Amino acid sequence: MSQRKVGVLVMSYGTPSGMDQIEAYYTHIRRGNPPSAEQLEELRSRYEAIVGGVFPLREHTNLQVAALQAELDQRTSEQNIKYVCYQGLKHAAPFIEDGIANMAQDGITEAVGIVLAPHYSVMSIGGYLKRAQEEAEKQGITFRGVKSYHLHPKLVEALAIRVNEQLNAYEEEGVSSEDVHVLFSAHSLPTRILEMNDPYPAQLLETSEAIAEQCFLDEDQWRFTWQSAGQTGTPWLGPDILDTLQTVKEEGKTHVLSAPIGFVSDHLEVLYDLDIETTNRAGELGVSFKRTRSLNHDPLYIQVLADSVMDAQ
Ligand code: FEC
Repeated sequence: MSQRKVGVLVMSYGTPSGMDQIEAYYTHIRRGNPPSAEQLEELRSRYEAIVGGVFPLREHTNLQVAALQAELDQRTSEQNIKYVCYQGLKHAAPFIEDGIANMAQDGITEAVGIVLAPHYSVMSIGGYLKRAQEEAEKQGITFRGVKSYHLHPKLVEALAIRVNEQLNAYEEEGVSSEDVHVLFSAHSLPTRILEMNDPYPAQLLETSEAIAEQCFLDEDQWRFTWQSAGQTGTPWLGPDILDTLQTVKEEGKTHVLSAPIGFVSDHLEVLYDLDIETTNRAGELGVSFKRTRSLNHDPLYIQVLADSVMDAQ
């Protein structure tokens, strides 16, 4: 009997392949509109602050895809099915469309798509899946997309482990974990998603609540806040973490733990927006600030991805 071959399109945001590619990348994010010289310089300086010659998101995506392939191979070694992973990036090569075209070239006729981000919004995951679906139709591939996995027990467990780890680090410094305020965060989006009844804010709150419950956090020990809002001249969801820090300080809380649950890897929005910009603001306010480790290719996270892909069959 011939083996069933299923393509797995693993999708991620994408990052420039070098400093000279930042303009092309930014232009793609802006749907073909080149940034102004000032906007480009601002983004370049943020990459310069974190990069050191390597764009970390690319390496983490590569490692996640390799680990998922190994996990799927191990799970199906005795079965008559073979999953083959392909990368498809939103704003850099190999683009989502390239990933699907590569599958078609390899003779694949059925595929599952999953995004390296747990929460669904029509403006984020919805965009990835739409592009993949459209290209799959062109290539004659049957395509199913995983919309979200924000309450997968292993995801919640992996994130709760990371929160507890940093609460313990505070304890070791003599700060009671009860005195630490946890700020769960995710990438903001334009407020117009609220008019579309988009599930994104509710899913983020559900993940935050599930982690808080596992970590035995009281209600007044945590809150959800947004981060990394764009400057597009239209309103974005708030409050932003920089403003939330001020609020927390005014409430008399001086120890903060940042848990960016909307992201799974170390990249610009974590390494710059949190580790540099937000850390500096905390310093100015006299608030101590720690951040949970990113999931990257943690085996628990890879199991979440493998479960979601196999359940999508
Ligand atoms: O490390 C890296 O090189 C890439 C880091 C990166 C990730 C990421 C994730 C998300 N974004 C989401 C939404 C938007 C919307 C706009 C937007 C703009 C940018 C810009 C950069 C950027 N994003 Fe991003 N995002 C990352 C990087 N993002 C750079 C352009 C400069 C700036 O605004 O800072 C606005 C687009 C527009 O102008 O119309 C909207 C969402 C996520 C999380 C889900 C996902 O990973 O897909 C939502 C990582």
